[in-house]
This record gives sequence, C-alpha cells and structure tokens, in this order.
Amino acid sequence: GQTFRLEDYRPSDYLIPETKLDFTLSEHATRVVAELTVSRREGVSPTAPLVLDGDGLVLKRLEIDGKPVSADSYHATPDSLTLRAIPAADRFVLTIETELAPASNAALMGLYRSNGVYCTQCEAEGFRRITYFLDRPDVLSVYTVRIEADQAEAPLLLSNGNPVDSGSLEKGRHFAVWHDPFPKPSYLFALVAGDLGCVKDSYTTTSGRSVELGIYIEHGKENQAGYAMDALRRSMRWDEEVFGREYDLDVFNLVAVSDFNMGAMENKGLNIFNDKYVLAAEETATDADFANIEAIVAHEYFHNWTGNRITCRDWFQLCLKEGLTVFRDHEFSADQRSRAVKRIAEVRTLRAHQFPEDQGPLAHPVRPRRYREINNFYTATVYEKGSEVVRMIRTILGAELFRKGMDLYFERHDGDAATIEDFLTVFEDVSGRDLSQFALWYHQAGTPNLSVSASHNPSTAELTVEIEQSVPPTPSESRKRLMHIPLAFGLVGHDGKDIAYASVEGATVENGVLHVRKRSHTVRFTGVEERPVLSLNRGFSAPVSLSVEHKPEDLFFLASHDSDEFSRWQAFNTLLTNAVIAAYRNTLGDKPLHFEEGLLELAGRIAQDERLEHAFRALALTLPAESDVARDISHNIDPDAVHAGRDALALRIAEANSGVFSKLYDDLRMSDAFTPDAASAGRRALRNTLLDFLSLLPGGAVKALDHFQAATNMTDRAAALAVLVHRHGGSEQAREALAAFEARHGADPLVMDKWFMIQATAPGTGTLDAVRGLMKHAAFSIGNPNRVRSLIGSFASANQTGFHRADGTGYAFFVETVLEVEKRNPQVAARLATAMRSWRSLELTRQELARQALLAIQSQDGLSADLRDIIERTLA
Ligand code: HT7
Ligand code: ZN
Repeated sequence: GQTFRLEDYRPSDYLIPETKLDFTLSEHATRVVAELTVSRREGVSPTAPLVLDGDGLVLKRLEIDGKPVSADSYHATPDSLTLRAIPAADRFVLTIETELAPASNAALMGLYRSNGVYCTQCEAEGFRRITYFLDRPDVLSVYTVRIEADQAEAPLLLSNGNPVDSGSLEKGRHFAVWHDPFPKPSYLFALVAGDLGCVKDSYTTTSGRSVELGIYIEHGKENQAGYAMDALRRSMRWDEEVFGREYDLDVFNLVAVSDFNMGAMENKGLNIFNDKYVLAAEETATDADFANIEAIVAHEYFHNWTGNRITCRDWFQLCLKEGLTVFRDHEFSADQRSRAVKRIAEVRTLRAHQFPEDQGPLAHPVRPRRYREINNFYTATVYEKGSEVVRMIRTILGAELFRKGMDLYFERHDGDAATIEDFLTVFEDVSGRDLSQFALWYHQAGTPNLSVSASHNPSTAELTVEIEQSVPPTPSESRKRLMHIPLAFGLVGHDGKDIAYASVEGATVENGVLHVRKRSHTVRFTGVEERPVLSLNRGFSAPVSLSVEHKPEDLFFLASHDSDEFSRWQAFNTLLTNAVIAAYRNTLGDKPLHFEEGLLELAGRIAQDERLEHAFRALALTLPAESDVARDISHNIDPDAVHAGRDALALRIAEANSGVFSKLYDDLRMSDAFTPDAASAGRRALRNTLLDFLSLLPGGAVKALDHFQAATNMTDRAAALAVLVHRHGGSEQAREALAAFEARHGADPLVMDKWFMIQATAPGTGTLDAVRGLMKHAAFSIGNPNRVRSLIGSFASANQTGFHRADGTGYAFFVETVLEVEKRNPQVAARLATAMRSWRSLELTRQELARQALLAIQSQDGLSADLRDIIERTLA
C-alpha cells in the first residue's frame, strides 16, 4: 500500500466552492447526482488534470456545464476519476452521477443502512464512497443537498445546515432540501433518512439566536434521550461561558444509530451517534454510561468550533481538532462534576490506552509524519495525549493567556484548514514565549521518563533535587531530542501543608511549576528548614512516567496528606501497584506472599475518610488493573502470576477491613430515587467497590447475589453481576444472576453488551470457550461493531489470563475472529487487532505463540489496507 507523508503536502490544483447533491434513496440502487462548481486555483496551468477521489464507485453519467464529457477526455475507475480536457474558464460545473447500494455496505463508511435507516459516515475518507470528489479536508465547499425517498420508509430526511424546502411527490415519495452556509470539508457531510422517533427542545444563544434542537432515536426510546438533550444544552452554554463560542445555525440535530464504527461524528449541524452514547435510563445505563454520554455529546458539539469552523489542512493535523476537542470535553466534564475525580479518571485512561501505544510497536507522534491508513490514526495518542499537550500549553501560559491564545486562534483561523504550527503560533503571539522546544510534544513519539531524587541538608536548610529526563526510542525514531516538561510540584511539610522556600536555582520555577528542559537539572531550594516530602507531577501536569526515589514512608505520607488530590491518589495507587508487583515476584518464585499491615490499614482509613468524596475513595480503592501492573513490570510478563498477586492483595485488604467495609457498605445503601448526578454516582461507586472486596469473604457470593437482586438501577445490577462472574464464576449464584439478567434485558442489545462484556472479561482459561459459545447467542451479531467490541474486543484487550492463555488457543481464536470481522468491516477488524500491540512484553512462550498468530494474519491473501497496516507495524 501507499505511504502518505506530511512533507509531501501540496494544495490541490482545483477547488470546489459549491456542491449540490441530489440523492434518490433506495436500498440497492441509490442515485446520487453531484453538481460540483469547480474552480482552478490561481497560477495553475489550464492543462492540469483534475483528479477526483473515489472508492468503489460506479459512474453513470458525467457532464461539464451540462454537456456529456467525451469518452477520451476522462478516465474513470472505481477509485478515481481523471479529467484531462478541462474548460479554459476559471470555473465550470461538473455533473457526476453515481449509483450506490447502501444495503450491502457492511464497512459502515459512506452511505449505509443501520436498522433500516439510511445514514452516512464520511470521516476520514468515506465521502469518496458516495461521489467522486476532492476528498481532502483542505477543500471547503458550500453544500446544498436534496434528498428524495419513499415517504413511508423514510419520513425523516436530514442533512447538514438549515432546512430550506420540502414537499410531497408522486407515488408516495417526498423530498427535502438542506443548505449549509458554512463552507466545509467533505468529511463533515452527512445525510440521515428513515423512520425515527424524536425529542425536541430549543436553545437561545447569548446573542439571542434561537436554535431548534432535535434528537432522533429508535421509536419507543424517546424516554431515553432526555439526558443527552440536557448534556447538549449544558455543552452549548458552557462553550459560550468558557470559550466565548456560540452556535451558528438555526437547527442542531443529533441522530442515534445502532451500527457505527466509532463513538460519534461531528457532521456540521447533524451529529451522528453510536446509540450507546445517546440512550440512557436508570434501568439500562450505568453511571459510567451517563458520564460517557455527557462527555461525547459535549465533544461532538465542541467540534463545531474546533474542527468544523476551523478544520484541519490534512489528516496529519488530526490532533488539531481531536486533541483540542478532547481537552475541551475534559474541562467541561470537570466543571460539571468533580475536577479531581475527573482528572484521576482521565489519567487512568491515558495510562491504560495511550502509554501502551506509546511504549509499543504502534507508537507514533501526536502529529504523525506518515501513515498508510488514516483510519488507524484515530488513536489514544492523537486524542488523549493530544489533549494533554493542550493542557500543558495552558499550564505553561496560565489560564488567562491560554484563553487569549484561543480567542486569537478563533479570530485568525475561522474558516481555515489549519495546522499545528498555526495553533502554536497564536500562543507564542499572545505570550511572547518561544514554544519551539515544547512543540516536540507534537513531533516526537514515546513517553518521556523522569528520574528524580532529593536530598535535604538541615544545616544549610537546602533541598537539592536531581532530575534526569530520557525519552526512549520508538519505531523509526531512535534518537530523541530533549523535551520541555512542565512539572507541577510541592514541598510537603510534616503538617501536610506546602512549605515555602527562599530561592530556587537550576531550573525555571513559576507558579508551582518546574520547567524541565535539559537532560539533567540540579535544582537547589534554599530556606527549607525541615525535610519536605516531594510531591511531583501534581494534577498530572505532564504525561510522563516518573520514578522518584522516595523513602517507603514518604508514599504513605503523601497518600494521607498531599494537598493535591490527584497526587494523593497517585501515591496510594503506587503503593498498591508496588504491593502487587512484589506479590507477583513471590508467586513466580514460589514464595509466600506478604503485604504490609500499614497498606491494608490505609485502605480502611481512605474508605472511611469523610473529608474525601465518595467517588475519590472508590477510585483510590480500585486496585490497579492487571494490565496496569503488567505495564509497570514491562517485560517477560506472566499474566497468571499478575492475576494471582492482585487477587491475593484484594483478599488481604478485604480480610483486614471486613468490619469497616461491611458497615460502610450498609451505610451507603440509598433509598431515594435514582439520579445520575456525580455525587449519587460516587456513593454507588464506593458501595460497589466495597462489594467487590466483601465478596471475597465467606458468604461473598450470597452477598453479591443479594446486591444484584436488590438493585434498582443498572449501575448496581451490572456491578453485582461482574462481581459474581469474575469472583465466583461457575457458582450457582453467578448462573442465577446471568440468567436473570438475560431474561430481563435479552431484547435490548445495548444492555446485552454489558452481559457479553462481563462474561468475556472473566479471568481464567475457561473464558475462551464461553466467548465462543456466546458468539452463537441470538443477541450477538458479528456485523455490529458494538457487539464485536463488547464480546471479542473486551476479551482480547481486557482479559489478561483468558486471552493470553499459555497454550496459545486465545491467539488462534483471535486470528480466526479478526479475519471473520475483516470480511465485513476492515476498520473494526484493525482496531480489534491492536489488542496484540504489547506482545513483546510477554514471557517467551506466549511471545512466540503471539508472533505466529500475527504472521498467520499477515500471510492471508487480499488483506485490507487497514488490517495489514496494524499487523505489519505490530510485527516490525
Ligand atoms: N471525528 C470523529 C471520528 C470518527 C471516525 C473516524 C473514522 C471512522 C469512523 C469515524 N466515526 C467518527 C469522532 C470524534 O472524534 O469526534
Ligand atoms: Zn473528536
């Protein structure tokens, strides 16, 4: 396959200032007539050919200015249309008719059908599956779209922008016309047509513009759209208040579909969502679902300014819209909920998904320099690390200059297809700072390491801190440059308060942030009378991995006293991780396992600490996942021993705190009506975390089944089911709960996804057969991405002992299933295949079996570009 390189970027010879599309919808033969106003860019030779992108298209008609184009002046293949003889005039109208079969489009890119609804997905390169076009984000066009369909089959006809016309036609057909006044790239085009239920509302912007809001969902599910609507209204208000950004069309529509490759899509004025991120009711959605819906509704809405009004010049700049928009949705959720809890959750996600990517064969810079398949670059690095980079800009500049920079960005680049350089320049312009070293965060892959040690001299009242940075090599980048790392810190005194110091030398320190720029810094603080405990990377100010030479008691101290809540959580989490790793090593060495009493006691104290939010306590008490521990062990990993070490710690914590945990568990029972707010969710989270511990004690399965049966909402029901299946798999109680859940929710595919996922993530070798069996369940469908992700995706990427079986049968299943999914949907198959990205960290037997599995996929004929790209990079 072709490799695309950033340095090869060149503007197109032609532009398409206006696009008129006319769709005559039918399942097997949809007719699309595109009328493109084409203009030649200034200075381009009139003999320059016009080459349009296509993907599997069938050309039916081609005209220039209303006249058929002679056969010898164009060349059409399914994947491109080249026009050689082009009118000398600067502008002409090109009419292209294509015919599509949406019903047989299983890849879910371009125009397809989901549950009988016509819908589109055009990012990144799906528009070329609809018509021939300059399908690149720097070609912006004003769209007018006419849709014609059978009135009974598709009473609803939606596209981008504002509705301008509609009416009835003969033979039970009807039409609608939409006009979007904002020039946009083709990836933001959307169409939806079908028979859907609707929830409506209206919103008035600060400047008085009235906007009609519509959320479209399957009939009968109208009562599940209220939370998404509320999240949308709050997002609109927040963007006005925090970023000064108002909505700009008369309508904003959001449609939920069941077959969708990703989470949602920010098409201008017509967001299309995976229904998993819209539908919510206490009976069917967990607190985590509510929080995701809020975040994703906000994310897509925020794209209206960061992505749509200002788009990307090319796909290498993807983080320009995604990293920035993730940062904006993180800030929104932090403002709506608890900032500290939100931050901890973000960092856990970053470490679980981005760190392994950055530390494995798929590592790439936040702004990649080359790709073979752009769909494979919608990654945790582009999104989550991209957001961390924006956060660091704010940390370095301060909130006020950051906002000034954002204002300048919107003012200077509204209507542009911009680059990361444009983005960085606005912050340099408002602050007068040089961000060239900082820009490496966009250009260089890999997680930087910081090693820190400190010594205190009481006689001189000096604290000396030694800091060393290193950036490990990553694929095709063996030599790394030194980064600018903003490290928020505090010197914590014996009373838990930060100690002031007289002066500092050896690094720039501003507003509690130490700027690491060199390979090594010796930082001297004077006027420090008592030995402080160093609290570093507060709030996770930089996405680095940090090793600090702490005295063992320092981590205990920080876990109890650090004024920065994130760092307090971090200290306790490090203690837990270290304890699991020690148990892992003892398991491997056949030695008895021992856990420090102090750690077990601290768990009990955190659980009861009324000064801490419930959600914080729940997060603190959640043991690091097996994959988190494995990442810290980093090589020659035996997943079974990790599991044994983690389980042993859980049991010891439960035993040591049984009384305290039981009492708290009882006290936290809620009798009032369900509300999805953060405080209530926090109570449920803590109670369910305690249940997980208590279930390990005698009578635990019965307790968990009681919890399951008493549950009045999905959060508690799913949590109890997970405890039963994961801690008491095969028990009578687990079987009873699984059957009851299935009987109650069997007809709701989104809820059954939870049932699949819980079973697929049950530890142990038996899960493979269970997953194979569940693939035959009536609620499973290999063509639906949500089903595939919940059963197969979660098994492959979140089940260390079940998937990474020492006999390699998990990998054989992986080969078979990935190839089966790929036949229909290469994008989903490629994403599934990333489950193997850390194969080189495993012990040697598993490594070899994993390599054989990857080679077996690689040797297949006719592999899609998507899957081949992931497999070959993973093996490289
Ligand atoms: N910008 C959207 C990305 C997306 C996507 C990309 C490739 C294939 C299918 C897709 N669906 C959505 C989502 C977002 O980041 O907001
Ligand atoms: Zn996005």
